[in-house]
Amino acid sequence: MSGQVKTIPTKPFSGQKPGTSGLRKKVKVFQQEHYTENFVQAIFTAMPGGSQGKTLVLGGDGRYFSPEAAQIILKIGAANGISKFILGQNALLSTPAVSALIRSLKTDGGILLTASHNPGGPDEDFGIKFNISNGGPAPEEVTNGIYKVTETITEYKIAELPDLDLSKTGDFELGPLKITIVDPVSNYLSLLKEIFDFDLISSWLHNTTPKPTVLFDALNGVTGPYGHAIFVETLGLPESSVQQCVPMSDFGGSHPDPNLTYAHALVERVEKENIEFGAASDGDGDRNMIYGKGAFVTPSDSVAIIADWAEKAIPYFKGGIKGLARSMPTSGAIDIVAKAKGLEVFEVPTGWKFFGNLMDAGRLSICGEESFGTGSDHIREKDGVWAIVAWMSILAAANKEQPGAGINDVLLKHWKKYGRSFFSRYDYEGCESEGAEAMMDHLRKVFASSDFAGSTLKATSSDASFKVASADDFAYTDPIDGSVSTKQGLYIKFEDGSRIIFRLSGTGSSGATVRLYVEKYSQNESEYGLDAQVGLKPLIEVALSISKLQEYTKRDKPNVITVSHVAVLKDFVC
Ligand code: G16
Repeated sequence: MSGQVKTIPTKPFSGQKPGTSGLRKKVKVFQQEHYTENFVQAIFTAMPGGSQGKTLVLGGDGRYFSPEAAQIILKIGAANGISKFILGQNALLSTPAVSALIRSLKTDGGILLTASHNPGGPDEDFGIKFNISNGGPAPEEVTNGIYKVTETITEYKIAELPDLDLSKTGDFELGPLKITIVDPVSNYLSLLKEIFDFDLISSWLHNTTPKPTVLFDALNGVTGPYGHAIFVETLGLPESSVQQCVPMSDFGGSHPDPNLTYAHALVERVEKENIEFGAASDGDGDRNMIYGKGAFVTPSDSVAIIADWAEKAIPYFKGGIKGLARSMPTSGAIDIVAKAKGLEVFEVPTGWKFFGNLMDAGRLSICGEESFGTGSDHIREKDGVWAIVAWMSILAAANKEQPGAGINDVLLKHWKKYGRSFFSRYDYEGCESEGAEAMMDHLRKVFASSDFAGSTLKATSSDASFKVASADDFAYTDPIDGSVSTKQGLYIKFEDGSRIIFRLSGTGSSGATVRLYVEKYSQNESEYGLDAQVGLKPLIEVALSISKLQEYTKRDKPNVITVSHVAVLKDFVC
């Protein structure tokens, strides 16, 4: 077949609006006739500068429906004048690896087949995301353009081509398309070897007595081969130091989300075997969790600690750090490090895409989000494996100063130097959208009343009370291009510096997930060893009472609680 182009009539589907990170829906939704084709055509139509002659990277986390979606993208791409695709073998590429490839091969962008940490399989989630030429997720201006096309689309173009064999690496031609299929790991691994001092890490792992034990869990996601290449092949650790490292299209039937609830297999082995350093990554490899024996590092602390140690422990930052940043709900721990180091710090809305402009402008080196995302300007996506190797670098450097130092020692030392930001997030997954929206509207009304700022909110089970300093809907003006993003989460700031935040997740595939974030800062050393749940209880009570969450969502407990120093809290009720 020569690749003759056919024009197929179609009708718009409602709801093809990309969320926090691409379009995520159930596989069955993507499998509807023309559904995937419409969205893919919209990407090519709305691509900045048009699609003619462009080179794109294509890959993803290998979830169910990825091979089929890849073939559709190749054929619609060919019909829309794309000249070349660079694919990961079997359409596998971690999200950070896509970003790295776009940047190192200087392509015009990429298409990622992933729903990240959401479950996979015929009845679960699929996703498609477009990244631009800086390697980062398309900004809102572009995703809004894609959405606009999906609302009015009447036809798409597709080339009549055979399916491509995705299993062989090398250079190929498919009709008018040039194709290169690459090993998913090698380019990314070379980048990490430029960034980190693997000899330093190796020396800590092999020359310390007793030898620290390590466990990496890929949760059956795409990072399995990356983890094996790093932990086993590069650092010479035994096979038992990695688990769930074969990518599976349904992630073994579990939720590939590295938090205390879903990464329980890691948590259990770390506790049982007294493992020094445990770490997990998510389905597509951009999230991470750091967990050592008795020590869970909140993502908010993790990015602050990486920022603090970076110049000392990571060669990439030896020349200095340009600036730091966090998403709005992330705790202010990184702000305190920035202040101490005299660095700029930015507060952006939730979504990695908001960091890209700052990095491109040379004002941001290290940033993170409470949602288990940590990264730097080496690429334009958050990077789970990078964060894990960064933490091993920190432990290696810390051991030079204090032999035997573990995660807990690094945490405690940090809090003693900077104070501790207690942080917790409650996730109420699978709520009815209507109730969740009504709760947010209720809060907006509460905020609008003239006497809310200055009022005192009381906890329900103690005498604790908090005076409201300000309350608003977070809005962000990008300092580089001036674009404005509104309605990015409702926050209450209290006079003692504590915060309560409510957001509706933008990454779910159906219904609504309510996220409640609470934060309290302390410089009282006697509190540092406390379970955050204890320190934050009064604030959580205030949050539940002011929002009437239970009434609006009909939920009396969250599905997941992210909190420091405790094990799985799935059934916790405040
Ligand atoms: C995505 C975004 C992140 C965001 C996270 C949570 O992560 O890339 O920037 O923090 O979603 O978003 P939400 O709270 O709206 O669910 P991922 O790992 O799902 O791509």
